[in-house]
Amino acid sequence: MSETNTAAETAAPHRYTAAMAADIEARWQDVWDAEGTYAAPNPAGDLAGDPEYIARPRKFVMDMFPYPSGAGLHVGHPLGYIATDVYARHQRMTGHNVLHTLGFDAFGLPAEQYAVQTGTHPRVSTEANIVNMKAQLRRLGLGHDKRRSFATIDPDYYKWTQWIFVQIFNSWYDEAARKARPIAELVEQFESGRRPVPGGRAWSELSAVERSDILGEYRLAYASDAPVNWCPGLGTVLANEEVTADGRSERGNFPVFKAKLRQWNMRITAYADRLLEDLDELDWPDAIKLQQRNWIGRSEGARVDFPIDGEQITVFTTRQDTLFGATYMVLAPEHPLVEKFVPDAWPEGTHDVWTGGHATPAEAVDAYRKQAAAKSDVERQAEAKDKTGVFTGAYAVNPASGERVPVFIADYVLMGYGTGAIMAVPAHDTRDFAFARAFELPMRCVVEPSDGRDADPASWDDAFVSHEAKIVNSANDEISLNGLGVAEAKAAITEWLRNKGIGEGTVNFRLRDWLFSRQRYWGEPFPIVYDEDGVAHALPESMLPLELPEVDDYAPRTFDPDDRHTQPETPLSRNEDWVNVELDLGDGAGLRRYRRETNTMPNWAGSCWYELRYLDPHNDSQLVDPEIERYWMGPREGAPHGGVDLYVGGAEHAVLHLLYARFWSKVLYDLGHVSSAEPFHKLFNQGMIQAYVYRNSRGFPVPAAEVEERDGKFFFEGEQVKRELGKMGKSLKNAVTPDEICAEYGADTLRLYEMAMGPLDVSRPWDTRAVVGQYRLLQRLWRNVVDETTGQVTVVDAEPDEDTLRALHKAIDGVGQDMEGLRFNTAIAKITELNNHLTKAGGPVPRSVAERLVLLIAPLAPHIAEELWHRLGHSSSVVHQDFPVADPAYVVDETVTCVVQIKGKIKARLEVSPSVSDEELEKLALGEPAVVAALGGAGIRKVIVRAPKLVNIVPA
Ligand code: ANZ
Repeated sequence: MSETNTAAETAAPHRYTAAMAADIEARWQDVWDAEGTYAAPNPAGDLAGDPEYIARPRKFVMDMFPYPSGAGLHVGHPLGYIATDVYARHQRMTGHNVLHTLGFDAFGLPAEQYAVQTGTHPRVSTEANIVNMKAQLRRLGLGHDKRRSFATIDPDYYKWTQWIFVQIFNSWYDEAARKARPIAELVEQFESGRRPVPGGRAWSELSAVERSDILGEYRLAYASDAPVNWCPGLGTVLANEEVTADGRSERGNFPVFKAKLRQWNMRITAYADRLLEDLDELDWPDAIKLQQRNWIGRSEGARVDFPIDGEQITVFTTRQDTLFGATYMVLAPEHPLVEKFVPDAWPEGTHDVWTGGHATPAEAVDAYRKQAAAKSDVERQAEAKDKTGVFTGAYAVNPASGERVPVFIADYVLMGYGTGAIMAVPAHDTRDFAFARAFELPMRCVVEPSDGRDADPASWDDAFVSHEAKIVNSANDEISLNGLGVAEAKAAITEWLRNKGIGEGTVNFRLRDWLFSRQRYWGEPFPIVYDEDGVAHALPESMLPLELPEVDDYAPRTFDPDDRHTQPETPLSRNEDWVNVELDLGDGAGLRRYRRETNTMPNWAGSCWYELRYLDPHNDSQLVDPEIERYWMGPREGAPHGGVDLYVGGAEHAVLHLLYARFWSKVLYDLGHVSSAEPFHKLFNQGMIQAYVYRNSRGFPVPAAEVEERDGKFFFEGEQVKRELGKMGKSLKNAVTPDEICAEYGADTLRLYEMAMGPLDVSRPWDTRAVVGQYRLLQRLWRNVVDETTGQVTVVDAEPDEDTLRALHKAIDGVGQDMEGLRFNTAIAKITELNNHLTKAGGPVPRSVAERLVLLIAPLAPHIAEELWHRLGHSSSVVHQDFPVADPAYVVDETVTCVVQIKGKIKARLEVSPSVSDEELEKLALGEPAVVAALGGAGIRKVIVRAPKLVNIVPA
């Protein structure tokens, strides 16, 4: 038993101890489960319930659901879950129908890797982890509606993930209508001739393959040959983040090659504008909105054609106003036009530095391309690095100045952005300046320096970058920008370009389409089959879910690490019986042979729509009943796009998950399946629980639990160790599990401690020794209601005194507001203050005060509250009681009397708030008629203020 259970407790058999907490908590958790205390009724369907309850305002409170890892939970994990639970409980007590539950995001790499190592099926290990995690979470007393929980690996869940994929595959984005529409409507437009068929032939003349290719250009889910990071040594494609700076795999250190592979993509770029615009209506932290805005990266600029050999190179620029200053061009090394213009020999007058020492342009280009292919985009874009590149031997023409400009390839220009080609304006762009200096390229100043430097770039140390200065040196026979500001010049040159048909204003986005296939086993199979011509077909709903087949070998096939010509072989492709099928898709083609898609969906897929499944978790005929969806998530005042009322999770999901989920919501909304165009109306990021790491003299972490503190120094096995703040986890030997803390003190103490550690959005260090503080609070609370020796309830039916009423109503008022604002730490401080007031007052506590105190703490410490509530004589659960309401008469501050003196003599008395500030008090005193009269117009030398009690005025 824990050290908190001492001999003293034998003398007080009814003291609140860890053992008692364990008993109370287990008992109430069973009752809550048995009675369905946290069940939130739906307005329809199999979870429909009490219409009166449904008539209450609804509140959908959600956490970012966990991945059930084999390591289980440490105390850092439930921080957000406890916070949403406290909030949800308070909402329940303030008259809301609250939907709060938790599922599991259970596809993913760890289970697959474990399967590769041990041969255990990922489903087996994942389900075991879920069981374990559920038990850990249950111990915390979270008020979840368990009927609504599920895991993304459940076939009756991923049936609908696959179904959504089919909807996305079967739609296109109608730019004019600004929404997704069924692909059948596009086909109809092509058939009827209302929309010209790309390529110019009639739709009826096209083969199935040709039609499929054309539709692939429109579908919101499409297969394409995407450039990917192929790692033969691992047998898989890697994300950019998984590739090191020297082009090797982070895991295993194998070479990584850029390869083109047939991959599924989601056309999220079609929604770039709406994803950006709708952010304005969301109640999200500004930092997250900013990250999404930057990720989407909207740039207004222009496309400009530079003529070259009777053709043209189109550039994207955001500074078309500097067109006259473009003295060379740069193409991305992979730009497809490069080969076209490379001449056989270096032209006359080519600088030595331009050639990279190569005999011919073709050789130079070839060598440079190889070098660039080995780098990641991040490295290529790094500002600080030396600019490398090589001349292609070709010249284009600047359409404004008419000058010949040399065309380079350089890796600082990326193929995946804009047009993959730039006009370089070295005088006014930092990167172009560095490049021009390295390659001795000419510069022309076209934006008048306003920082005192002279007008000749030859003497400059860096580019002059300004969005405000005046344009100079920019005129030809048809147009002059000289003297214009940047914005006016942009407008003027864009107009000129458009009139000449050599350019136009355009908007460019940084956002890329979402690469959606993985060469993995443990993910959702694609509901896609290919016919003998290679045309992709979606499976009809009746064939969903398409379940993962059993395989013997979960590992992707690996190859000779240096063999760049290999191709991934997915685990699913080995299962010939599963891959090759004969099906009637119900499309009129009858029974045909098909091959299944053998990639699986990425981890993100399952979390793109899970909020909808919570609403209607057992529906197998519809994604979600529209009435139920509208009830929980529909648009409302202040939330025109609808969405979950509160979504809490870590800030690390700022872009990918939140952007993908928003995109799926919008597609489903456009297609009429949901009424909410946004998944999450309010988002809150909780901080991290950090932990102390103790390192020995060799820098290795030692078990934190075994470190002793003496006089501010730390020792492990006699040796002094160093303390630092870090993450909590097994590897740093500092993980503390909720199970340990629950055993030592009980779940209510753990909940209180986590909520009391600081503001919810701030990271905070865990300190096991401080947990006892909250335990003591609960013990004092208990003592205020229950006699520790007899176990009798001690409250009395007496009227509380004035002081107690003030303390009570101030606490009620403050705690209520704090709960609403997710300020649980200050709520706990106020409850502690009230409880201490009662302890100090001594004597039995009036029943009306005790009951309200119990209700106040119920959201935070639900088990002890439920126990005390029942001991106080109630038979229904504390969970559904009304939260106390403050009597304003007792909330207003009492006043204190402030004396105002002139030269030490009392001239007036003021009744002021005890929290009045010095400045306020001085103003009040000087405005007081008696003081004004006494001063009789004399000036003032000095005012001494001691708020709230004294003001002393010294006249001049
Ligand atoms: C000429 C110019 C002059 C530019 C100047 C900037 C300043 P954002 O704002 O991020 O959209 N650029 C265009 N495509 C590129 C690519 N594929 N790789 C690398 N750089 C590219 O940036 C747009 C600017 O980045 C464009 O405007 C272009 O350089 C460059 F004083 O054109 B600018």
